[in-house]
Amino acid sequence: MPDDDDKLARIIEARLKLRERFLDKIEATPSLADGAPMGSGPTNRHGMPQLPPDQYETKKWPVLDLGMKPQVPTSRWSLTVDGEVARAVTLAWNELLALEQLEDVSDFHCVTKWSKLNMRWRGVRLADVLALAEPTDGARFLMCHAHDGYTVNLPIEEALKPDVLLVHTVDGEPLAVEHGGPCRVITPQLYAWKGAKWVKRIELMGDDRLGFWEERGYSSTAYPWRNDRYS
Ligand SMILES: Nc1nc2c(c(=O)[nH]1)N[C@H]1C(S)=C(S)[C@@H](COP(=O)(O)O)O[C@H]1N2
Ligand SMILES: [Mo]
Repeated sequence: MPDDDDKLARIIEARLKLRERFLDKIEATPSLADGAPMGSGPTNRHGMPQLPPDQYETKKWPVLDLGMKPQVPTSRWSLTVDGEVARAVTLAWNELLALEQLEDVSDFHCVTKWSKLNMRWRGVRLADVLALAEPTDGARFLMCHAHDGYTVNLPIEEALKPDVLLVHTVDGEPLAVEHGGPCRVITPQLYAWKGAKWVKRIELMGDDRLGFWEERGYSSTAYPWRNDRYS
């Protein structure tokens, strides 16, 4: 339908503009600017060693969180993007599914040293959802808030990476509640704690604040190929 096509075109344009605004910062991030990334194994799809330093591969997918497993049915699900934005946006489940859906294969590196490789995700670019809300000129960071009270901060230039997704499906199955279903964030270029399970709100910020683990001594930048675990 032409209306839907218009909407899609507008989102793509807004995403490209946002990316353009942050391009210098994106290109200076360690995952793109690192001449000698640490780690071992064959090269991954981004030219990095498949296993960052001190990581080992696991085939299982462990569960790591604060212990609560909030049950959020899709009928009551929503995601709000607010703070340093021109227009705060709240998406319902059907509105999330109406955005462009992407499939992407990426790896998951937990700071407790396990890595799960080649996970096949389906979801929406975080960049698209941010673009919808039109971050103000002063916006530089974001805080993801989750239903279990978890928070995690990210610089916008990391949130705009193409494989940072809001995912609802993994390996063809709906994302299980214990892994953050119905919808979570993934940040393949950073340690996995940077991806909020059960995400409910994304707050754009002018100045950085620390999230749950960052307040407890973990690194704000969390870059696996530099063994960047603690601040
Ligand atoms: N809402 C929420 N998100 C969270 C966490 C949490 O406790 N609550 N834990 C983080 C940590 S420390 C990791 S390693 C990953 C683990 O994801 P998994 O349980 O799906 O393996 O989720 C991250 N996202
Ligand atoms: Mo973790």
